[in-house]
Amino acid sequence: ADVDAQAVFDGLIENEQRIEPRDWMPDAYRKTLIRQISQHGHSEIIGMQPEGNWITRAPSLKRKAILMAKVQDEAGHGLYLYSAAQTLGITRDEMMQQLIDGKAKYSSIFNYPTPTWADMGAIGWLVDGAAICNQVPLCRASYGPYGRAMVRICKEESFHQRQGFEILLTLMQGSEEQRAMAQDAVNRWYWPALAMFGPPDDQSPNSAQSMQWKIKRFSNDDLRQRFVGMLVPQAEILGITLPDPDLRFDEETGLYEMGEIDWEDFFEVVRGNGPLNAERLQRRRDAHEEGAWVREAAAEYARKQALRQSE
Ligand code: FAQ
Repeated sequence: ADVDAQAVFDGLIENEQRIEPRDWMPDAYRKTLIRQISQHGHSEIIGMQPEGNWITRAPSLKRKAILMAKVQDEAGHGLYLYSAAQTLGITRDEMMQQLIDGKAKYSSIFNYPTPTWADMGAIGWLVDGAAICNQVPLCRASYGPYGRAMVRICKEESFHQRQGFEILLTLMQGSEEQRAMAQDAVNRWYWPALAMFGPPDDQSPNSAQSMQWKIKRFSNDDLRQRFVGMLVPQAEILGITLPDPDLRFDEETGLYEMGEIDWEDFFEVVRGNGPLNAERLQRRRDAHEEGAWVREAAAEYARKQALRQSE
């Protein structure tokens, strides 16, 4: 029977059809989706912190309202993604436990500090920009609930990216100090944003299989190229310098040549040793513990409702 099921699954993938929660799927496909979707959800939830840091200090009421809306969107994305992962047989409690125990991965990018207001611009422009490049192809991921969640998430990321660009544009039209602050933030976020796409293709153990299953549609390095191609003209409009003296477009290959990404730094951050890994996790743990009474109250309420209905 499994031979037939495998053939049906292979046929669906081959013909660009979607795999849905009740369909048979190989264990390894289920596992890799749980891995990627839960890591993605955790990134959104942890990713609320660097910007949450500036909500009380945003420079105007309008900026504060926009930033609050963006951080709320991130919470929403985390919840859609957890829901998508749950369709594969893992519970939200299990995922949250893995995160607060420090056993789950989340994007390296959220372990860097946000010391200035310009960081809100750089995060929107670079981090959300990288997220869009990575996620637009995921709208066509072979697993239905993941691909569909990505459609709405990408629309919201696109607004996030523009708001970051607009923060930087405003700063770049301001005083000397404001322009320096914007440039400094871009200098700090540029390289970590390039690393978000994951290790180089020859060091990316999951890529080949994920591409065969049509979860990933492009390799890590291909998406990094696209991202740089998107940034270059935008940087010109901003009047910001991308901090890579080796960056140049090679007419012959049609590719950007770039300086070397500091992969040792990246792997250190992924191993948990980045500047703010410990602080980010502790904050999440504290929030989880402080919310325990809400979860208990909701569970108790649900229990009483169920009792009443069975009477
Ligand atoms: N950080 O073999 P590969 C956002 C791990 S956007 C940490 O290439 P794969 C929006 C990888 O998990 C950010 N770990 O893996 C936002 C694997 O380890 P494992 C989230 C990383 O899966 C904006 C190992 O390295 N976006 O949140 C990273 O084929 C602003 C080997 O790597 C997503 O998660 C990294 N950067 O490709 C929110 C997108 N890169 O699991 C707030 C969905 C790699 O075997 C504010 N995910 N690793 O133990 C993906 O597209 C893929 O999972 C990749 C990695 C491309 C991230």
